[in-house]
Amino acid sequence: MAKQTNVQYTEESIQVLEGLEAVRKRPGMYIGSTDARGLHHLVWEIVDNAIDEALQGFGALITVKIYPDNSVEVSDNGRGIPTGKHKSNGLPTPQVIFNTLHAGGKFDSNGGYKVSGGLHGVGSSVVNALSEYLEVTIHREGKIYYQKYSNGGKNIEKPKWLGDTRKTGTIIKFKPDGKIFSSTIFDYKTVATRLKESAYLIKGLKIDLIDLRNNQSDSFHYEHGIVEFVKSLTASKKAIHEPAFISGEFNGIYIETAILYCSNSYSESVLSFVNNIRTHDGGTHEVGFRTALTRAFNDHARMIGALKDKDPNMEGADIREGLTAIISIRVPENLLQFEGQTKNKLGTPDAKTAVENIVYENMRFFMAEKGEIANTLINNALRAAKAREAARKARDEARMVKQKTSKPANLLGKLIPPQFANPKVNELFLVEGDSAGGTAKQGRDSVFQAILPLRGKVLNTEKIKIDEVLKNEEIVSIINTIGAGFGQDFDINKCNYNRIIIMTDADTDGAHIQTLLLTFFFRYMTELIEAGKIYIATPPLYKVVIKANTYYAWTDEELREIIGHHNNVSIQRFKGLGEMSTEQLWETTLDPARRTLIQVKLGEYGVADNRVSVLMGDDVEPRREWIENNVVFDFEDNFTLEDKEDDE
Ligand code: 28F
Repeated sequence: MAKQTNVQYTEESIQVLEGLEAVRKRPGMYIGSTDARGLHHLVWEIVDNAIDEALQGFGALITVKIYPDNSVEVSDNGRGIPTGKHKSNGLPTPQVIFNTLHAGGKFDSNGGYKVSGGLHGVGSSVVNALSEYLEVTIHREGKIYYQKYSNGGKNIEKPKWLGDTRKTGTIIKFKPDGKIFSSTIFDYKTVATRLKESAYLIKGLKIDLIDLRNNQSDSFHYEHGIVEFVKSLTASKKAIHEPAFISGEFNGIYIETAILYCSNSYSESVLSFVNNIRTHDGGTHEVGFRTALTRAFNDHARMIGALKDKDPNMEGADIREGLTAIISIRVPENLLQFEGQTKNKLGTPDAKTAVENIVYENMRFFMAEKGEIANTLINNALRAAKAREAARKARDEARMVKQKTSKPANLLGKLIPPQFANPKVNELFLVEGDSAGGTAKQGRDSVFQAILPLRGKVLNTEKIKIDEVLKNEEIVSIINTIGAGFGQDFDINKCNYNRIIIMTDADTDGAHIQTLLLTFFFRYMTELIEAGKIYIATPPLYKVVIKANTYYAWTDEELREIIGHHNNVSIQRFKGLGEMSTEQLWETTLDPARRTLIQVKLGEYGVADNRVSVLMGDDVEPRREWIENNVVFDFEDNFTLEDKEDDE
């Protein structure tokens, strides 16, 4: 065991120290990892304790300060941690909280995270164990208690009384241990995003964030909580009504949900949280929510005669068109169950019952009370059902024609297929314009590369309904060429290609076409993006010939570098793909060994969703701005033949 100084020895405290040592030996068990993610986890642990205190009704202000040396201070104005002697061992209670490892790690053996939610202090000792030092200051019962731990909690200073106070609350300052973490630099945006989310989920709670490294700050405070959350997610869309706010408790599970329908968006986005932690993969609470919404809509529609006895029920997907919703539930620890690889899916069966009951009842009430709005929403759902029916017919027709047998031109467009069907290797280039399509046809490796030339502008799929999307020839040929269906029926296993590569001119029109295609993939083939199968090709801007050597430049800076001090230089600027020769296109843009591809990725779902709306919705100005700034999606460069082999 490590050397100790200044310790109040008891049998217990030796036990305690061994406990914290366990955290340092296997940090992953307690905070998941020791990279940037794990580092930020320390802040969440401390902030969660402050939030728990606020949730119990004590304090409504939490302040997070990042110091220039990347130490962090979190303070709340709750009751303050009790400072008396703990009954278990006679040590000061704060010392028990910060130097005792509470039973069981927060991460199970699969690395999944177990939510604390509602129980103070479980993670405080873990933070102490992984810090160079940790200072506790408590304002309580008129006095200020101060205690400092250092070296992962191994050195425990004697508590001090710093004087009198009229305030109450807890202040924790800690510096993550550089011997444990691969990075000890906090990312402002990561911290801000998480704190903002917490502030949305707990109405009335104010969270201030102050970064003393560069004097940035933010203050998050939402009097209307998730109602404001749902409004912010739909800021660029046209709301049909004021958000419906539903809350209630059932069998010890507390539920809040905010529901908002928008008229100029046909997608759905439902964000769910359990004990303030995002459940990315949904679970029983989301199932309960969807079931309730579907039942409420159908029952109300029958009550007002919008659905007759002979009519079939509307389907859930129709009822969720244009829906944005937040579901936030609190589940007592003993009922919590998480599933899936990343433990991001709620398994608690009671959560389905609870959410279903409360949402159904309140939604019926909402629809009865707001008859006009209910009529609009039901009419929209009925229209969606009709569109779905039309889409199904169109799909059935498309399915009749199998790829590999010769397809009518209108279904596959002008596809130039590869010689062999090999979904694990084949690449599909979506190419702007017939003439560039022709060059690409000549320049490609015909064994595995397919070319689909697109004429004219692709449709803006954000603003129109499925049945209209399916009238667009370019879109239909893309769907059929990929061969995996679209929307709810999309099945990535049927995808005919390993990579789908958007290849446009490097100009404003090209950027616009990229955006339109990405919007289409985002709305109707999200999985392709999630699976990392969508790419953007990057043709060069310049060709430079110096003596007998040819170079390509992708930026003006590169061009200057290449030219250097040479004076007999010929420079060709490519205005479009069509200006390149077949060899040039192969060398720079098609050849897996030499090209650079940008892999399109999704950020946080809500963020990506809002961004697509800004780009493609009715507001022209934000769109223009975006196009001028070009591609915003995340980048990943340099895909070569080697990494293609990795995929198999
Ligand atoms: C900056 C981080 O950790 N705030 C906390 C409290 C308040 C109580 C508490 C915490 C007592 C015996 C466990 C006060 N008065 N902010 C925080 N605020 N913990 S942590 O109690 C912990 C229990 O063992 C508190 C009455 N009851 C509870």
